[in-house]
Order: sequence, then C-alpha cells, then structure tokens
Amino acid sequence: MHESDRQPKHLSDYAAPDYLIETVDLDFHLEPERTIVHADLAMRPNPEAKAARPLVLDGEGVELISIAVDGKPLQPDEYSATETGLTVPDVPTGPFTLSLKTACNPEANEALLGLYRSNGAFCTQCEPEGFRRITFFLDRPDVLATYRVRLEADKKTNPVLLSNGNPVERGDVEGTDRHYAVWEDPHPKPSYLFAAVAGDLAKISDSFTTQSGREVALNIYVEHGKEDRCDWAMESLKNAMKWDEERFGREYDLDVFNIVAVSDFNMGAMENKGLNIFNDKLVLARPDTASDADYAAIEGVIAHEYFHNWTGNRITCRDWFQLCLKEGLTVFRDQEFSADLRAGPVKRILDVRNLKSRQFPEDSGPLAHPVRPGSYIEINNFYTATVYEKGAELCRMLQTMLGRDDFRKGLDLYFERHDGQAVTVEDFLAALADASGKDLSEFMHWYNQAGTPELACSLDYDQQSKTATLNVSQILPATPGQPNKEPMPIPLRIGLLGPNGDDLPLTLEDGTELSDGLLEVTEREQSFTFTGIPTPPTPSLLREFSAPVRLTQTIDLEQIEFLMMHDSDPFNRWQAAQSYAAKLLTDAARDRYNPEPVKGQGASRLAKALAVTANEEELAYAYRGEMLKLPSESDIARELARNIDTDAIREARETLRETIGNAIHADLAGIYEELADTGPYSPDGISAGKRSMRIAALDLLVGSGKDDELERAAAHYRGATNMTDAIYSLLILAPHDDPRRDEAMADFYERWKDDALVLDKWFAVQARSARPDSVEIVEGLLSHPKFSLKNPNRVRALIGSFANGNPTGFNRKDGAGYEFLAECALRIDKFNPHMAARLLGAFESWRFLEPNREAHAKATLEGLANAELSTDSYEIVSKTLG
Ligand code: 0A1
Ligand code: ZN
Repeated sequence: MHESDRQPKHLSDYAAPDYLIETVDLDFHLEPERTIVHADLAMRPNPEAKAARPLVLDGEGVELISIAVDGKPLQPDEYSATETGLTVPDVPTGPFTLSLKTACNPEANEALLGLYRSNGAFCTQCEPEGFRRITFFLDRPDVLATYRVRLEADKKTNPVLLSNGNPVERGDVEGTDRHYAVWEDPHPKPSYLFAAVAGDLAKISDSFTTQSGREVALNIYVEHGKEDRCDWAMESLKNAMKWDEERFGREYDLDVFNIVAVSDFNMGAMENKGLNIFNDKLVLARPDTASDADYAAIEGVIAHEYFHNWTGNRITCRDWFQLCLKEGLTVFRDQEFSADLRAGPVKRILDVRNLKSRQFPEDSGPLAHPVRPGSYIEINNFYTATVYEKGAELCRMLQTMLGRDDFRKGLDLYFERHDGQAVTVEDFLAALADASGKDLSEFMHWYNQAGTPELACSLDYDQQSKTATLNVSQILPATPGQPNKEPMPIPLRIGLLGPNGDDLPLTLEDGTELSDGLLEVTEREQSFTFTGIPTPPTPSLLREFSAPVRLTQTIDLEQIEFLMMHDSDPFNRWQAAQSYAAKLLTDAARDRYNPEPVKGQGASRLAKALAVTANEEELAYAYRGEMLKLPSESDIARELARNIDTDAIREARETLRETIGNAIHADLAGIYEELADTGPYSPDGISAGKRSMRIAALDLLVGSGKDDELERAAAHYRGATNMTDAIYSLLILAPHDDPRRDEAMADFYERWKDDALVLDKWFAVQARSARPDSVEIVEGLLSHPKFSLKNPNRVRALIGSFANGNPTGFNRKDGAGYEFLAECALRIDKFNPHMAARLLGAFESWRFLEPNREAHAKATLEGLANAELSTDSYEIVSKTLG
C-alpha cells in the first residue's frame, strides 16, 4: 500500500498528457502463469503540454523484461521501473517508438482486473485502470490510439483468439503446438476499451445489415454446452442495433461484433470496442434457467454495452471524473430502448423504483457525491448508482426540457463535433445548448451538486378568482463537502384533476396554455397560478417522475386515493398506490410498532382500491402487477428517514400484507386462477406481465396467513414449468418454517446443483429470506462445498443478497449481520478489493438506524477502519464513518 494511493485526486488538477500514443502494436505470448507481452508504442510529445518532461507510464504489478527507444535498448540507469510505473527521464523531443517486453501472471490474478483467467479461458477487464496491469502505458482515457494485436497461444486449449476490431490474419506457428491471430481496430480508442480473449469456447453466429447496407457478423462466445442459452441475447443485440439506427441515427462501424460470456466478472459487462465481455449471467437464458427479470436484464445490458459504441467509445471521456458522460447517457439510452420495446410506463416504474432504492440512499448518506464528482481516491468506487442512474435521470430531464426533437438534434451535433475525441460534460451540454438555442448554464449544477433535492409543494385554491396556485420550494440538503447549494432548473410535470378525475386545462395567469403540463422551476421559491379552475382540484405532481427529487406535499389520504383511481398519468397512479401504503406503513412503524394503521380502516380502503385497479382490464398485466406490490421494507425505511427499526418495519409490512390478503382474498384468488394458463413460455411483455401479476396476487394470498395459501405457493413451485414461477414461489416459501419450504428448497438444489447461474439463485433465496436465524444460515452457506469467495456472482448471490436484500437479517438487533459482512469483506479484500469495497457499501445508511443498531454498526465500521484495508475499502470505510 502506498500512502500516495490514498490521496484524493481532483478534477481541478486535470492536465493534458505530456505524451501521446498514436499506434499500439501488441504481441501476446499467452501462457496461464507467465504471459509475455511485447508492446511497440508510437509516441510523441503532446504539443499541448509543457515540453521536456520525463516520460512516466502507469504500471501495476507488471514485470519489465526489456525496454528500447527507437530500437535501441536502454541501460538500467536510463529508466526506473517500479510496482506502480515506469519512468524514462530522457526521451526524444520528436516522435519515437517505445518497445517494451513485460510479463504478467493471469492465473494468479484474482482481482479480475487486467489479464486474468476465467474457467480456463484468458480474458481481460481494463476499465478503468486495468490496462496498466498488462503493460506499462499512459493508462488514461484521453490518450487515444489505434491498436494492432497479435495473440499467440496453445492451439488445443485456445482455439478461439479474439481482440478488438476486425480479424486480419491467422495461422499456425510452425514447428509448435501454437497458433496466432491478428486483429486490427481502425478506430482510435483509450486503453480502457482494449480487450483480448483466448480459450476453448463455443459460438453462435448471426448477422445484421446496417441501414447503409453493410453486413456485420455477430458472434456470441460461451462455454461449450451453453449454446442453447444464447438466442435471447442475440435477438436483443439485433433489436438494439436496429433501434439505435432508428431512434438516434447511430450505425455500427466494424465488420464484426463479438460478445464473450465469462463466469468470473466483477461487474455486469464491458463495452470493449467490437469485443464486449459479459458476466455470463447477463447473456445466458433459457426458460427453465432464467426468470423474466433475467430476460429483461439481458435485453437491457446487451443494449447498454452496444449503445456504448457511440456514447463511450466513438466519443469517450476526457478523464474519469466525466464517467457519467458515457454512463448516464448510455443508461438513459438503454432505458428508452427497453421502454420502447415493452410497456413504457411499467419500465419507468421499475427504473424509478431502482433509482429510489439504490441512488436515493447513496445521495443522502456519507458516500453522497455529485453525478460528476470533484474528487475521488479510487475510481473503481465511483461506478455508482449516482453516476449511472442519477446520471441517466439528468439526460432524461434534458430531453424533457428540450423536447425530443431538439434533444435529438443536440445529440446529433454532439456526435458530429466530438467523434473520435475524449470530452467533458461541458462539451455535451454545449452541443445540446447550441442545437436547441436553450441556455443550459444553470443545468450544470445538477452535475456538480450532490444530494436529492426536496421539492416541497402546496396548492392554494381561491374560490373567488377561480384560480389555483402551486407553491414550490426546492430544498437542497447539505452533503459531504457541500454545505450550500445553488437552486437548480427542475422540470416539473403536473396535472390538476377535476371532480370526476379528468385533467383540467392548464392556463397560466399570463395566458400560456400548458398542453404538456410541464413547468420549469428555476428559483428556490416559486409560484404558478392557474386560471379558470371551477372547483378545488386534486394536484398530480411530478408526473412520469419528471425530475430525480423527493416530492413532499400537503395532501391527504382521500386525495391520494382519488389519484390512485383516476390519475391519467400511469406513473403517478402507481405512485399514489405506493404513497397510500407508505403512509400506513410509516405510521405503523414510526418510533414503536403500532398495528392500527395497517389493520384499520385505511388499510381496508387501500385493499379495496387495489382490487378495483387489479380488475381494470384495459390496464397492462405488468402494470396491474406493480400496483399489487407493496412498498419494500427498504422503501419504508427510506420514508421513515431516521430512527429505523427494521423489525418494526417488517412487522408493519407483514401485517398490511395480511390485512390486504384477507380483505380482497376472493379478488386475488380470482386473478390467480384466471391467469393460470400462460401457455408455452415466452419472455415478451404480455406473458411476463401475466406471470408477474399472478405472482403478486400469490404473494398477498400467502400473506393472509392461511395454510391453504401456503399450500398454493408450494403447489405453484411444484407445478412451475419455467424459472420465473419456480423462483418466485420459492422466494415466497423461503421465510416459512414449514416442511413444504424445505422440500422445495431441496428439490431446487438437487435439480440445479451443477448449474452455476441457477445455483446462485438458490444461495440468493436463502440469503434474502427474513428469518431470525438468517445470519446463521448465511454463515453456514459460506462453508457449503459449492460456495467460493473467488467467484463474484456467488459472492453477490450470498453475501450481497444478504446485505442488500434482507434488511431484518442484516440489521439484526445484536449486530451479528454487520459483523458477518465485515468479516467476509475483509477476507475478500485481500484478493479482490473492488468486490470487497462494493459489499461494504451496504453500511451507507447506518446513521439513520435506531440508536442500538447504529451503535453496533459504528463499532463494526470502527473495527474495519483499524484493519489493514485496500485503498478501495479504505475509501468506503473512512467516508462511511465520516
Ligand atoms: N463500463 C461498464 C462497467 C464496468 C466498469 C468496471 C468494470 O470492471 C472493474 C467492468 C465493467 C458498463 O457500464 O457496462
Ligand atoms: Zn455502461
């Protein structure tokens, strides 16, 4: 550990690189334990930088074997190579070629960054700073070069040899058992987009003809025997290619597009130019192995990585502070893609739910940071919900404020201006502003200020003048390092409902007609008066969730119920149902558990309203399914905001589930029966919607507490013909102490024990199940013969699901959950710091717990702070403690 690793880096210190690299010629001699890399780098001093600086290249754990400049070997006193880099004090003042011969050990690489091994294959992960683990380099995104890559390996164990770009040559190495392949990527790229794969893999192939008539070969490489699980990924890829042409005019630019699925991967997937590498979880799907949620995730992530080809690869980031430039925009694009392919409003609900459950807590806790952070210690820690999901919301707000057409024009200008460049958020906003003529200077605050704004609203009605005035104030909470903030432009989409539930025409005092209901809030305090309102209206605010804010308003349960029945905006109609339930649940769980709100009149009214909506046939199944889902335990915790007692929350939620399950039992049973026959499995939105609605009904039925209903869930499991039905019924059974639960769990294990991805689900179900002995169960599973700390998917399935998906287990009163997580993270931190640091993020809301739990969490965090930690984990622990 170098102390300098722990010093924060600042955006304000950005300086252009001293040297540029124009072409990169790499030759890999692949061996599992000692891979030799020859690199020829065509370099020159950067005319934009101060001249005559020593050449300093990044490196991490690479062994330097030899070095030459323009073919002339350097003597040991002419350079210095260390654990963290290579310095050559004296290099030519004009263009020169630096030749390096280095070695690394892929087999021993358990951090899964750089060149490593997964199930016997070689693969790479270079974002953000992994390339420096392969060779010494200017490993920063603003150094763009074209690459020619030769891979040479044992032919029998590595028949497949892949790198970025187009294949140009392949052959045998005479007199050996080895062969080679050469790849050329004509598009200049930063080193983080480099990739190479070698191994014995199966492939499925297809092709796509672009809008200009070019034929692109599409290949998905997977482990042998998994070929029958690739169809959905391939279909999703072709859909994504087509959609990006139609919606954004973006065409693919190489002759081949390769995807490789590997089973050891720290994240979801990686957009390497022409050679995307995926966590196999996000590629492989068959009806009996993958749930509807898995199918949707595959569709979204395949699209996400493909869309990066333009937003990330052709135009990349100047520095890692600009990460949201590629990630926020690309998430926005993949969200729009999925919304276009499926029921749009449901996709919006899922995205907002994800934002609120992952990003809002981050933004209100000790790890809060702006979408474009001003500083970081370890960039790996900034692949966050804020950069990705809030980043996507900022792009969405820009589209809302500019309108779809001008937003598209702005993006066209951005692509035209910056193709082949490494740019900043300012460049992005400038293109949008120039194309639309809209001043976006204030919008920059959204990128630079952390914290979720609170939008406090109230509506005053004046009988005499028949006007309604909406008063809005934006409250910008202090976040670490940012005590004071500037007001931000907030697109606020609204409707006013008349007595029969219809939307009233919206006319502002100055006569402006708001046909789309869109207001732009720009001040700290602002009022909007609407004229011609005959009677007091019911406000529907923040329709479509038009801005990532926390809306607070003075509104009573009756008005919420009215919105739940009548709002023409599907998002807000769903939101009303959630708000209604959340009000009951927080009233029940605040301070000390009080059952009245979740048993009484309000709860019965909610149940009846849910039954009415669930029976509205013109609404999509998936939408009705979402209506039937109660706020999660974490949703309730977030609403409570402080003094959180996870047991009280669970009790409140279980009681409401029981009340509803009994109050509308007949409706729910009717829905369950009616949707019984979904036909042969198809992942399409309608079929998936039916399954989702039926399972939501089943969940409430089982919640009623009747034994017959538990039997229904057990029968559901036994009769399941696809993974969706199997896994959700198993989840419903899991917390129960009942032989039928044990049978189902054992059956699942027996059936899937040799299938890693499906077995992950078996681990996850147990980790998520709220039981008094959850900690012991999960601890026991650590020593299960099928468990390994080295495989990120398995770690996420067991430890991640427990820490993030089992609030009562993780926050157990005696602090055992915290201790368990800390011990696991410490063990993982020794070989995969990135993974360990991500797990430790689960402590982010510790200050909002009730005092006893808060004290336990604090003690655990202090213990961690005193342990020997990687830079990654050090940053998370020290910032979390504050
Ligand atoms: N750019 C990828 C995310 C990613 C980041 C880091 C990784 O390894 C440490 C891997 C993938 C994406 O947005 O999909
Ligand atoms: Zn991405």
